[in-house]
Amino acid sequence: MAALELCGVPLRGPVLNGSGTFDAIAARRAFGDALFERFPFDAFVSKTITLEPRQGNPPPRLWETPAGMINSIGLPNKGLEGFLASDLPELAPLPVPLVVSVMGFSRDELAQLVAAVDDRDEVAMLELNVSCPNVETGLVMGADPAETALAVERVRSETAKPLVLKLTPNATDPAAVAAAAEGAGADAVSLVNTLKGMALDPETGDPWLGGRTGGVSGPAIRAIALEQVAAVASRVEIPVIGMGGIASGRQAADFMDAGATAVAIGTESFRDPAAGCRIAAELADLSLSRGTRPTSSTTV
Ligand code: RRO
Repeated sequence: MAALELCGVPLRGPVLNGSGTFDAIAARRAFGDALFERFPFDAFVSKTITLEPRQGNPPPRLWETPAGMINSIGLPNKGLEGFLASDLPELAPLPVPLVVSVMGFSRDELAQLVAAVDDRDEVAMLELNVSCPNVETGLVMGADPAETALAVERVRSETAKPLVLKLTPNATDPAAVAAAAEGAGADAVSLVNTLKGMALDPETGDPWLGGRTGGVSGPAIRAIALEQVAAVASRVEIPVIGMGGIASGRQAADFMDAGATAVAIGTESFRDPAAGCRIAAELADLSLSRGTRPTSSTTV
């Protein structure tokens, strides 16, 4: 039974994954059907895809920080055709709704991606990633309200599926970007993507990451994410999917108290691939003990 509706899509609960932080195809190979019996998320968000295949950034791609990490992965993916031909058939049988994340280097590219994914019944929603810190376009489109509105306006007519806009925390005013997205027809916003950061090689003093800079995630950014989720939720009517360093049900509840309809788990899944199950259970216990039930009878 659906406990929640997000943009009209029934979900059994409010815990999603952050795009690119859980490889469901690899997990299926490792855990077999057990993964489907105990799938850790209530909807699955794919790794972001682009029109053309990409190799991603040169290594090293990760750096561990106190209470977090910096990634500079650089969007490696098979491209639209490769995704539709080989990844989508493997993701379609997942026991939860599928959200496909797309990123274009121009508005027309974004529109092409949205139109191609719109044709596929297996896909419940689309997420527009206009906020990757590791490619230049992400920052340009998603950091500016006017650019964001133009992007959403361009793709809106290409799909009737719900459009979720993934917001960057590297913006002067993320709530203004969210309001612009809402005004242009976005059905929901998700935030935060990673905060731009850097690490130096202690021996050389040069940038450690092959991409020079990267995106900071994990508990280190949770307080920043919480404030931005609260600011966005008080500015827009559309649902907000909150994320940024959530590692427990208590922390997930904080994001929901700040106005999020659903939450996403990212960095914590690298430490514990079953984190989504644990956090959902902790959140449900907390809701019952508080006498509120954010995972039941909630319609957005
Ligand atoms: O692939 C990446 O480097 C990446 C992406 Br697309 C994103 O949206 N956020 C991030 O931290 N890394």
